[in-house]
Amino acid sequence: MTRRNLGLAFLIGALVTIPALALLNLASALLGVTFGPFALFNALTRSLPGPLITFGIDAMIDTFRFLGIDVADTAKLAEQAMAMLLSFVLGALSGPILLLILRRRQGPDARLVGTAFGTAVGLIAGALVANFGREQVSVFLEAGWALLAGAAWGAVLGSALSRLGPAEGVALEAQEDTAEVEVLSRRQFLITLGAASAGITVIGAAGLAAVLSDEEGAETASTATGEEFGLPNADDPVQPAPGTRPEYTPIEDHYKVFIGLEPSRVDGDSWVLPVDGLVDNPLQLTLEDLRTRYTQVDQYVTLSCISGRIPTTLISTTRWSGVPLAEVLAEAQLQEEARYLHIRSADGFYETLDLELLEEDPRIMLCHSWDGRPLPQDNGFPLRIWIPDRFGMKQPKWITEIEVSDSYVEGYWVERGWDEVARTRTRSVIDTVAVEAAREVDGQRVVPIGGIAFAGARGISSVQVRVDGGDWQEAMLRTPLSEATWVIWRLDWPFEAGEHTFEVRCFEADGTPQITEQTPPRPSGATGVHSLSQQVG
Ligand SMILES: Nc1nc2c(c(=O)[nH]1)N[C@H]1C(S)=C(S)[C@@H](COP(=O)(O)O)O[C@H]1N2
Ligand SMILES: [Mo]
Repeated sequence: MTRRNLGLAFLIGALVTIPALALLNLASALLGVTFGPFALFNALTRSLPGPLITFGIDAMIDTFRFLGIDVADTAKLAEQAMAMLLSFVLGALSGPILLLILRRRQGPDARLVGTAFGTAVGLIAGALVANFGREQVSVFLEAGWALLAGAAWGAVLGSALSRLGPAEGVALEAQEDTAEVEVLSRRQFLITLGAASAGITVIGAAGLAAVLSDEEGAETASTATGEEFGLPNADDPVQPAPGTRPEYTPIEDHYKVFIGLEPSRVDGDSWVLPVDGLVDNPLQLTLEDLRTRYTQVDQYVTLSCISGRIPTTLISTTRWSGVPLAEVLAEAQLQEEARYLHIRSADGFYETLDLELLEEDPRIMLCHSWDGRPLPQDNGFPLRIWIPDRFGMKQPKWITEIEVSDSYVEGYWVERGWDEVARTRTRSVIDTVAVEAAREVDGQRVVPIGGIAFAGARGISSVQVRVDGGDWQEAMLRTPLSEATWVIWRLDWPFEAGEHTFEVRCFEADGTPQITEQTPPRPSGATGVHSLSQQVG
C-alpha cells in the first residue's frame, strides 16, 4: 500500500461523498428525513462540554465581526457549512480507511465489503438522526433511509476503490508498457468518476434549490400584519423618525434563534402537551384544548436575545396570544412539594421555571399565536412560553412537555455559561439620524433622530441623546404598544453641518438609569451606551 494510493483513496472518498451529500440534502427537502450531517453536528454540540461550545461560538462570532460580516444572518449558515465540512472530511477519510480494509479485494468482492462498511456507517447515522434529527417522519423511515443511503454510498466507494488495487500489483510485475496502460486507465477512471461526481452534485443542488424556492413562495403567501386589528397607539402624536425600525415587527422579519442547525417542525394535529410530575391531575392538552378551554389573553411583547450586542438586531415586537400558565397549572392541581417546572422542547432545548416567579407575575403565558395567527413554525409552533422581563433564552419554543418538579436543573444556556436569571437588560439604540428628512421648525433646521429603548417589562420613563459629548437632551417618547414592549423615541435635533457623534441613554420607569458601562453579552446581556458617528449636512 503506497502513500500515493492512500492519497488517491482520499480523493475517491471525496468524489463519492460530495454527490452523496448533495443527494442527502435533496432527500431531506423532499421526504422530510433529517440531513445526516446536521444530526451529527447537533449530536456533537449537545454533548461537548459547555465551555468548549461557548469558546467555539465566540471564536466564530469574533471572526465574523473581524471580517465585517453580519453575525445574525451568517451564524447559522456557517454552522451548517461546518456540519457539511465535517461530514465531507469523514466521508473522504473513509476512502483510505476502506482501502486498508479491502487490501486487494477486487470487483464484486470489494463492492460487498464496501456495502458492509457503508451499512455500518448507516447504522451510526441512523442512531444519530433518530436522536438528534428533525422528528418529522417516523423513526423507521429515518433509520431505513440512513441504512439504505449508507449502504449505497459504501458500495460505490468500495467498487471505486477496487480500481486502485491492480495498478500497484500489475506495475510491480508487468512490463513497462502494461503498467503504462494500467496507469492510463486509472487516470481515465478518475476523470470519469470526477465528472459523474460533479454531474450528480449539480443535479442534487439544482433540485434542492427548486424545492426550497417553492417552499419560500408558500410561506410568504400566508403572512399577516398587525394593522388588521389596529395598533393601540395608532393616534399617538409622536411619530417615529424616518428610518426607525418598524414598531410592530412584520412577522416574517421577527428575529429567530434556535440551537439546532434548522428550526424544528412540529405536527400540530398529533401534538399533545403532557403536564405531569408532581400534580394530582395530569393533563394531556391538544392545541384545540389550549385555544378553547382556558381564558384567552393578548399581549404586545418585545422579545430579545441575551447574545445581542449594542446595538442588536436580535430583538422584535409582535402580539402574543395564549392562555395564562397559572390557569393550566390550577387545573393540573400542583402537589405540596411542587417548586419548579421543567419545560422541554422538540429540539432538545429545556429550561426550568421557578414557580415563585409565577406567583409574582401572573402574566406568564403559554402562547399559541402571534399576530393573530398560529405561531410561525420557526418561532415555536405549536406552543411557546412568555415570561415577562426575561431574555429569550429562558423562554422555550416548540414546547413538548411540562413536568412539575421539586428539584432545580439548569436550563440549556445556563449550563453553557449564561445568566441563570437572564433578566432583560435595559438598553437604548439609535436607529436613524434622518438627514434626508431635515426640515424647518420655527426658523431652525432640525434633523429627526430616533430609535428604540427597552427595559423588559419595567417600562421606560426617559430617553436622552447627546451630540459630540455635549449636554444630554430629552427625547420625545411615543406611547408604547404595551408595558412589555420597547418604546419608540424621537429627538428633533437643531441641525449643524459636519461630522457628529450621537449617543443615547435611557431610564426605567422608576428612574433607574441603564447601565452605561460597556460589557459583552455573556453572561448577563450586553450593556453600554450606543454611539454612532455620521456626516450631517
Ligand atoms: N425550543 C427552543 N426554544 C428556544 C430556543 C431554542 O433554541 N429552542 N432559543 C431561545 C432563545 S436563545 C431565544 S432568544 C428565543 C428566540 O425566539 P424567536 O426565535 O422566536 O425569536 O427563543 C428561545 N427559545
Ligand atoms: Mo437568545
